[in-house]
Amino acid sequence: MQASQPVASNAERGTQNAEPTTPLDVREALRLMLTIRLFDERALALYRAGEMRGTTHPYIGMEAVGVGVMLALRPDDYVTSTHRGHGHTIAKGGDVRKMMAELLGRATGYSGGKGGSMHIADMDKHMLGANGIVGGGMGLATGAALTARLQNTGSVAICFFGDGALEQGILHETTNLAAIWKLPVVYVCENNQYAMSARSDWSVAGGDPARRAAGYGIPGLTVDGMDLFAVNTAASEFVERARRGEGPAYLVCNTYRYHGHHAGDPLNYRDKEEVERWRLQDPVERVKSAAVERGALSEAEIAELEQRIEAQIDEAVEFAKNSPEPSVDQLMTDIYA
Ligand SMILES: Cc1ncc(C[n+]2csc(CCOP(=O)(O)OP(=O)(O)O)c2C)c(N)n1
Ligand SMILES: [Mg+2]
Repeated sequence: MQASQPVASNAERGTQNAEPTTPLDVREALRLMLTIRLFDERALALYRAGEMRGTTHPYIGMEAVGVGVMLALRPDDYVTSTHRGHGHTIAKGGDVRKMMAELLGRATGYSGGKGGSMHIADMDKHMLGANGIVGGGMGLATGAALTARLQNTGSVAICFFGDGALEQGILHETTNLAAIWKLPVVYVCENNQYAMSARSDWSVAGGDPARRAAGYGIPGLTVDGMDLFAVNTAASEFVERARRGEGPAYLVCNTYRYHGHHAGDPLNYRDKEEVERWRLQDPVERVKSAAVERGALSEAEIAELEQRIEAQIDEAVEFAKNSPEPSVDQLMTDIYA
């Protein structure tokens, strides 16, 4: 991402954002989206430079989903994430220094440097964790919603999951339970069109996944997941509905991951034209245009914001690299046995 790029209008690009029906802070949304984009671009660069062990699953292209949903939440609402979890953590207010340190295997990281990219949780922020198990967050989010109900806190739980997880049995079990008990949980499907190399339109039965909601008697809606405003409007409605005690919902966000499944993916299963078509819908550029068009930010302020975030990420990398690796006496701690 180049900080000096001029901001094209949505009309010039041929895109249009939904009219928000919620009081969305566009400046804060753009800050979070840019932080996610620049963080994951840096993570890819560190991987390619051989500075990261394991791998990383970039959220690049999907920023409108995580941020659009998160800006519909209260701080005490719960979130469960996926293997592609950096965006969710940043949007929920996570610490980029601790996340970068975890990616680089340092003792100052979220999991003491022993977990890496897919083991990032922030309990203080009610971010219940990334998860290497496809569909693994569904039971946790539904359990968090049950906790909120029993403790009468008014919190709602959000369960992010990929289109690949639509094939997991636990989705049926948790939705059924949440529906009959009217639990405050919103299941957010990030349909980025692929589960590894499998296209969702030929691996997921039944067409639009939101239609499955009817089978449980709960609302289901599919939105343009490249449009922050559309995601935020739909998420706000479902979250407030759940908070009122009216039960769960399915929100399906159609989106795209620009990069491979993980940093080392050879990407030999899709053509470049498809990627270019989706990039025309870029969620970050659309919010930049909206910010300028609404007078929330000038082009100069956007450029300055990008520079500030780049500096924040430089600082996070410095912090990580200057942190020690976990020591040998940490080898047998934090083990569940
Ligand atoms: C239960 C389980 N089955 C298979 C895998 C291997 N696996 C890891 S990611 C992935 C694809 C997930 O696709 P999707 O849910 O669409 O998420 P995306 O990667 O597109 O964000 C698979 C099959 C796994 N981690 N867990
Ligand atoms: Mg997917």
